[in-house]
Amino acid sequence: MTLSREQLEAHWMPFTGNRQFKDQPRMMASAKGAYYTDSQGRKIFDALSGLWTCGLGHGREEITAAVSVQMSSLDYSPGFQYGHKHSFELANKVVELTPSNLEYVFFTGSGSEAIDTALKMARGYWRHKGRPEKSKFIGRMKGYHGVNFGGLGVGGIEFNRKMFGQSVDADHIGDTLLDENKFSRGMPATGAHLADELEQLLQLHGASNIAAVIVEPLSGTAGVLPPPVGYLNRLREICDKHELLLIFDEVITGFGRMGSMTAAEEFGVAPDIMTLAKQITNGTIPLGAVVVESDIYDSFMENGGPDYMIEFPHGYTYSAHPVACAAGIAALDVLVDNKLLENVKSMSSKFEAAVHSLKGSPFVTDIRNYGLSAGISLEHYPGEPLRRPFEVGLKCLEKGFYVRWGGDTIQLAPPFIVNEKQVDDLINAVGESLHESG
Ligand code: PXG
Ligand code: PLP
Repeated sequence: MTLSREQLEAHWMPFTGNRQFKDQPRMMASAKGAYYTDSQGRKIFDALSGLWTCGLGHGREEITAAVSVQMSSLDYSPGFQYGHKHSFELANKVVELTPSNLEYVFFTGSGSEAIDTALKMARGYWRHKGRPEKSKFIGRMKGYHGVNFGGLGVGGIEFNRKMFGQSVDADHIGDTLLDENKFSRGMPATGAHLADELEQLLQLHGASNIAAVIVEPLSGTAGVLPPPVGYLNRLREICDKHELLLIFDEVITGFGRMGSMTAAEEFGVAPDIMTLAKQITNGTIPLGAVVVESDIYDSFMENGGPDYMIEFPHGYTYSAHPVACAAGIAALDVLVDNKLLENVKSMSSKFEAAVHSLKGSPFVTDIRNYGLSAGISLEHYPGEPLRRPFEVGLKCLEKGFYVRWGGDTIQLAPPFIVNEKQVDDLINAVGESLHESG
């Protein structure tokens, strides 16, 4: 049944042009593998894996079965003061799959909640260490750390910030885009020196006032910005030298998209705190996680008071939700058991070559990629940076390809199960859409 315009009115949709959508709705009806079927029965290739969530493909029976069993055995269990075995099992898996220095997992309901949790942990940690003045955060321009107040403050996407005023006390280093690196394949060769901007901010604010530095190892939402060679290592060195916690926001990069389990592993730099979400359940049930070093966990335990006291006064009604944890266990098992990282790695070079073949297409000003992710920057309409990607995205949809538009970029992140023909078809569709656009 098609919904009328009136029936579409009540839902205030997230990150959507509500007026345009409600005039011309784009409705999905079902999904299997790498494809959606829309409300008109058209098959649509999922070139963003949902919202960077569904790398395993849709309709994974192992996950459906685990969720269904969990629903009928323990649909909800209080996360405060009580437990259930699945959260412990999932925490052990997450610890196993993330860098070896990260040993404790706190569950949240989303990426945004994971970020705010991580920021609170960082401030609490320094208070426990007797250094309460270490409370400011450093983020990065173009960074996306979700939409809650903490993440908003450390985030660096102007459009997401300007409507809401200031939240947490934060400053930002510059982004990693350099003209000389345009059309780089994978990690740009130059730009490690950009991390030195952190030293300048430390001079300005005093390292003794700063709790943590937070970056996405590869910026996703900004349009896929892989780190320049040596950049993350340099950030790590500066954080160590000045006693700052380093937080990697791996909500997009965690669990496979880079070709390794985490970007930290892929790029060989370990953070003190890592945030995860999205791919942890293959997008099926909302779940986020914060993984930390034992030094951080221990600081809360050692300062927790008598053992009936709560060491970290923080948590969400849905923290460690049993159905979400069951989905997480099943999703990570599918990822590992089917050796899907191997497919990500082997398809990455094919994907890289294909996406860079768009160089020279109309309006393309830069192309960046890593693993199974790519960002294509487009020349602005005068005064309207957001318009062209929107138009190109809709043209792709007409051709049966769901791509993401955001800022002045088109973003691609096909599922880990993608094959060569699907990559070719996708890039052809994007190329044709560029040629057809105004
Ligand atoms: N950190 C990062 C690095 C993210 O990419 C979040 C935090 C917030 O997660 P939640 O679960 O609260 O949305 C994200 C989410 C896009 C896109 O197309 C990116 C996100 C969400 C939706 C769309 O770039 N990133
Ligand atoms: N607001 C009220 C009135 C609440 O009672 C609660 C949780 O108990 C919240 C907000 C927070 O909700 P959540 O735990 O789902 O983040």
